[in-house]
Amino acid sequence: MLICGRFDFALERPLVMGIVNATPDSFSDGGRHADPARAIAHGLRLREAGADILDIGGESTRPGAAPVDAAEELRRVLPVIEGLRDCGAALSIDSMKPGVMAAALVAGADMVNDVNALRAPGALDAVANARCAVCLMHMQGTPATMQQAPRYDDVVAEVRDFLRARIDAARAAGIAPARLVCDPGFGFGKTSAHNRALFQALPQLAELAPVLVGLSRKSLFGGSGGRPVAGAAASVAAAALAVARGAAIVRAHDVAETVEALAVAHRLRGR
Ligand code: PMM
Repeated sequence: MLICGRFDFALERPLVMGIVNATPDSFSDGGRHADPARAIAHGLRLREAGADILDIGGESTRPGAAPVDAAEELRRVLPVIEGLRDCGAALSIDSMKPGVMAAALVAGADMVNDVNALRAPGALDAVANARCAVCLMHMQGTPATMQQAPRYDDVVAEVRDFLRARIDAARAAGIAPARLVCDPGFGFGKTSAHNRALFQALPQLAELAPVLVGLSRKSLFGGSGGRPVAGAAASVAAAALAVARGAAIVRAHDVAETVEALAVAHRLRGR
């Protein structure tokens, strides 16, 4: 079971987290949802398409992205949280900043999705006393530099040990295990060989905590005719295979297609 703010998810089937970018520069949707009204309308469409969780982000983490300050990030995300609060989906705030996490929780967020795994000073405290779910993600370096020269001796062991250490830190700060989710951070300081090794290791990572995967529209695994960004079909294929390898939550742009594919993938898993 995953405790997620106003929601308790049984995790008997994979959950779909729809992406609502309130940024002018994201990996793939180019800021089309930068204006709060449009981001809210997009979130409502994703809910209609079957998203269980909506992940609202006001700071791009794509490689090379420039950081934004907390005031600007809040200006982008708070109206979107308020506008989507009663849509029926759980709301996640995608942020690395403790101040943004705390304000988003007050505004009604059910989950904190931190690509920095609550390593910022004050981040553990910002979420400890809430009932929110927490996603702890692995990232090597920072978004500004992470894809310049990713290097590991043993990527699976290093990511697994990092996630285990962050889970231990969260538990020591008073966060119940039933609130925790982990994520290997596909594309966050990783070459395509690293991404492939981590994908193969999903069953091992799922022993630590329910696993969230973010594969949507990322060109992670090479191939695909050299195109820079994977499309919906590639994203959905990767999502279905991730679920077959034990992923509990899939972060997706193409929610309707992902929901449909995961329903089949889940049934064919034979549990
Ligand atoms: N990827 C992005 C942003 N946030 N959060 C988690 N937990 N996992 C991810 O893989 C992840 C994330 C970047 O993708 P986007 O710019 O397309 O939203």
